Amino acid sequence: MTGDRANPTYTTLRYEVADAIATTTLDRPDALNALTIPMKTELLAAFGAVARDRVVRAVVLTGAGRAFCAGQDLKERLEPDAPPLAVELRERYNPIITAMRRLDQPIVGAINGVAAGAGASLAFACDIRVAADGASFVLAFGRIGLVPDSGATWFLPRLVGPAKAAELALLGDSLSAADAERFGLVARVVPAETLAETAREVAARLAGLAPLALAQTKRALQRTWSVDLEAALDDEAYRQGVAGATADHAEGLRAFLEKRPPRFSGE
Ligand code: LHQ
Repeated sequence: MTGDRANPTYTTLRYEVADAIATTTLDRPDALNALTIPMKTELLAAFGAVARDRVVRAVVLTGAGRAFCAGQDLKERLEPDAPPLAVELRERYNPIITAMRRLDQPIVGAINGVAAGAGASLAFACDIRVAADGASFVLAFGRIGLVPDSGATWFLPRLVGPAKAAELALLGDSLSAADAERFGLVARVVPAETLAETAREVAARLAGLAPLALAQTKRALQRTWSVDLEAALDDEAYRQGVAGATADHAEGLRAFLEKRPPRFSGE
């Protein structure tokens, strides 16, 4: 990564903002977009850039070439100065997953090909996933004597249920895009050639909604996993109070009564 912190220039990914959508493309196609230390640093910087940029209202995360992401770059792990695994997770992977979940803007995962290991975890951490018909998910950790990480053990049972999660995590079988749709892991499967357009359409719809309400919705959906019903009801009431005090709520009401599309300002 070069450039200053506020305006970084990326070397392992592409980061483009257009029409209020930030598209982040993992860009090491020869290695199936496997994650190196520079790529992890840049990915975290990209989510930081989104967090600071109020113009951005939705994110698309995808991969260049035939893979979404093959997880940790295993060649890098063989280098003599490779950090211990727990350190690598705590210092590089976990901050990326946390940044994705803390981001106000929703993330659309455009899963263009295989998502393996921590690459699958990156896909799981997106808010909505659309997949190309040839895409697949594989918890490849077990094949190299490791345990699922980067949030895989947290996301997967919540996304597909505990029984399927155990099967996928323990056996490490590849899950096709069609099966992923059947289990609710992806919202939609489309032909590969229309994936980018589909992801952009979903992101554009999100970008047209009230950003503060979306941010609150994202947080509420996250919080619900760790609280009981009464706490969830209370949390919803709090967040509705926040959303209800925004100019965008007033605009939404006016637009409804005037029978026109709303124009949300993000305030
Ligand atoms: C790769 C990789 C790769 C480097 C394909 N690295 N080059 C976190 C903390 C710290 C460390 C440990 O790990 C973690 C979390 C993890 O992510 S652990 C899981 C790491 N990922 C994997 O174990 C997946 C490894 N890859 C595969 O199993 C296959 O490549 C998949 C199933 C993804 C795709 O298979 P194919 O379509 O048959 O492609 P391929 O195997 O022929 O790969 C194409 C090229 O990509 C090849 O390079 P080459 O120079 O021979 O053309 C691979 O070496 C390279 N590549 N994954 N993770």
